[in-house]
Amino acid sequence: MSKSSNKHMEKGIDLRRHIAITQREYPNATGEFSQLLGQITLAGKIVSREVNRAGLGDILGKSKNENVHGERQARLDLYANAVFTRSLIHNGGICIIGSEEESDPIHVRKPELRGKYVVTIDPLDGSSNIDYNVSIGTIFGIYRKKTPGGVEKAATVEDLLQPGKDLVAAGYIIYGSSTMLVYTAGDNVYGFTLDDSLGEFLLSYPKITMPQREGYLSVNESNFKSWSAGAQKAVKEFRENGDYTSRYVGSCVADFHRNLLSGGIFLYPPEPKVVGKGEGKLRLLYEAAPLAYIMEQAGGAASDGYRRILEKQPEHLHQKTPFYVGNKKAVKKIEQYLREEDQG
Ligand code: P6P
Repeated sequence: MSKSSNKHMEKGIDLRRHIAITQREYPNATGEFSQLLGQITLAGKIVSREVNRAGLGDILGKSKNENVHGERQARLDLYANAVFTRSLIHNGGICIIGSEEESDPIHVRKPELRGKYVVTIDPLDGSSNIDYNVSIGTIFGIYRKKTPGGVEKAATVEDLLQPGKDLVAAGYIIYGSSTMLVYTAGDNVYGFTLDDSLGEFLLSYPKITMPQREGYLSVNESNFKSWSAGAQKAVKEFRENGDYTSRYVGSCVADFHRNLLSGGIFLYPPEPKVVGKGEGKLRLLYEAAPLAYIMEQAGGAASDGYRRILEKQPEHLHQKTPFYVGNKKAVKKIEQYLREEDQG
């Protein structure tokens, strides 16, 4: 963005104006990306309203359904999934969605409704916390359709199975003490806060960069005994020799957001001997990759212990990955110990 056009970074500017000004800097922009981001944030406002009054309505608790991982879906999970997918399918400028709550991709069938973008989404991450009023969040990634034929030709799952380095944009909406949208389109990480009295997202953090202080250590230490020797050695060192404060909400978006603003490291190591957790618990496509994209833009790092998360080629929609994200030095230390202890 040229210097003259920093108006899009003025604190307090509303998201719509921010998007319109940003779009003007890209003469070839068709407005589809702006439309898509607008639809995502509209859906976010609707979900935010429901999350904030969940205890009053009849929407807490578990549904009878299970997701592809065999996890019982919370009723708010299903609600958020419906809100986001419907908002995007009908006028989001997209051609296909990969959602944590859907075992298969959702296609935009009508060619006239299809757009060039592809969305991966975890509609409501942190389900285990929903009923206890703990912060939860929506995580999304935006790619371009890459299979041939443009929007005239239907997208395929290959359009979803793209490495994070090919993301066009990524973001999350955190439903916490306030509702915030944090996103990057590759040149800056912006933070917007929802002003409920206006129903608008207003720019509250014009440029988010993660402080490189050690800050918070976020890991579920009750799994310590199931980790590899390398992961155990890294966490032990952080805990005993580092300058960390332990803080673990158990909602990835909440832990990630606090560490992004304050400094820290989040770890979800694999548990080789635990069924379903041999590759960890977090999902690559719609949790780790979008968050890794944001973290790298903010000056941090994100790894699966051996390579950048953004370099990983997804093999299937709901693939899990070990996830180490935050302070660059800490991520390097984890990679070093895993190499020495687990591969040495
Ligand atoms: P554990 C929430 O259910 C989630 O998927 C992430 O948001 C969170 O980081 C993780 O699981 C917490 O898992 O095993 O520590 O409860």
